[in-house]
Amino acid sequence: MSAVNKTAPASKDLVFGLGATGLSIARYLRRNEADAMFLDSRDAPPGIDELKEVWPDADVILGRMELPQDVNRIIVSPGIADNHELLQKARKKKLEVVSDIEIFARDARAPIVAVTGSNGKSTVTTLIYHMCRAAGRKVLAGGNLGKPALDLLDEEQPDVYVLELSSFQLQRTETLPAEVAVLLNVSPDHLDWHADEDEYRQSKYRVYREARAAVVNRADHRAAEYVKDIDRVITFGLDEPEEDQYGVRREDDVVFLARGDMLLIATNDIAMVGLHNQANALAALAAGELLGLEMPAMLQVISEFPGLPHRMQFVARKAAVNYINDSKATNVAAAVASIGSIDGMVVLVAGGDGKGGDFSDLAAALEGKLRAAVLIGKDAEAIARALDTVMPVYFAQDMVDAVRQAAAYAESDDTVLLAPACASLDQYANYSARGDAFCDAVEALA
Ligand code: UMA
Ligand code: ADP
Repeated sequence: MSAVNKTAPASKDLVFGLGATGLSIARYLRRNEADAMFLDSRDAPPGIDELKEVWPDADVILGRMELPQDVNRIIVSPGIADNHELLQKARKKKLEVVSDIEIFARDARAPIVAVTGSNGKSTVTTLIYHMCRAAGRKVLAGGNLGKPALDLLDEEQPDVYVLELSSFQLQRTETLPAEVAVLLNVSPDHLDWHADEDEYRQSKYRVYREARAAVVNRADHRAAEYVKDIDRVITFGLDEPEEDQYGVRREDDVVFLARGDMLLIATNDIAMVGLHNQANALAALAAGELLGLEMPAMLQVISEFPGLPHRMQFVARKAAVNYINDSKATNVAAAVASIGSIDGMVVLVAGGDGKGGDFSDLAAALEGKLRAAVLIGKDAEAIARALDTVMPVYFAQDMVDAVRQAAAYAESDDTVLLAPACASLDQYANYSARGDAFCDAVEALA
């Protein structure tokens, strides 16, 4: 039995943020009989009622930003920017400032696959999850997608955890001994949260810091520098792969996903659409190989998994026009990828909160294939300015108006594509509410 050190200071956590993450931290700390208090800048944060159920006598500060005296660590929700005044104050006082992922990684007892990137995280996390299951592994997935990570620790221990990680979560995580770390791609995003683009990029590369094995995008020339000390590295890309790497090969006019010289599956037999999803499939195969999953099980998943809702989701064909919902294209690079996946002319529905991003790449992607753009939301004007070389551009009041206008501008065999290049939060609760609004508006068309 260990002796109790009566002089040691009591350990108390401050949980900053009462959304989905804050609640998962509360549940975790409660399970571990820890001492904590809670703080949120809002008077009525979303998790406040549930917190009372989880922790009836919780000590909560709402609507005020004050650093309590007797805490030694702050566990911060991802939505809170790193330069927040309370975090700056805490760091000055040498308090530990960590993410929920840090706590998860210290406590998890099964190998972790950590998946990050500007785009494709949810798709690849889900593919790896299904591949593990198909190969007979017990697997739990969560993090930025689905269940917050700490809730996974309340379930029976799996053979492997697959975590989708955002730049926000990685920025405040020091401990992450991932069995396999996957960085899909890095393009500008979240410039309203990060100090600058370099900080955002650096937060993504952090995924490799303690990794035992890595999956690397060959087109990302900086990535090689971050994985040079990792023993097992597999690269992926949409070019021809060298031995033991993943890529794409063409034979007799048929394009295949390939491992070295070995042809794995014809791209026509992949259930998901778009070149970017070929890249996602390759990254998932590489991660699966590093986990020791059998190839036939992985290929079966790739041939069947249709993609997640709100990602290149076919909605309807009406009056000879196709409607596609890619509401999850919440930044410019994602919208560029989805535009690139459409054959023929596009009527683009875009707009929302641009998060400080630059829309000029959109114009290049639309060159020669834009029938019309219909813009909604806070940054509609900024997008219109960027698209002034590829007119015509129209403004709409809301999604119903946008879809009606788009239908009127579309010609036979065109695609009306919702690929907003923006976050949805200026108009909707989240990207799925925006995608649902698009689908409803399409359904309501005559
Ligand atoms: N907020 C305040 N004051 C506070 C605390 C939060 O105003 O005191 C605001 C934040 O600025 C933010 C919102 O509340 O606008 C939500 O922040 P949060 O950190 O409480 O969010 P959670 O509900 O915990 O959800 C977070 C992720 N959200 C963000 O990173 C913004 C969810 O990812 C994630 O699923 C969840 O944790 C579980 O891990 C969503 C997301 O949009 C899907 N992620 C971004 C993305 O994918 O691009 C990174
Ligand atoms: P994330 O979780 O990183 O947001 P998702 O898998 O949900 O990624 O995909 C979001 C959107 O990003 C998709 O709807 C598509 O427009 C785009 N996208 C997906 N994968 C890629 C990729 N590998 N490269 C570029 N864009 C992508």
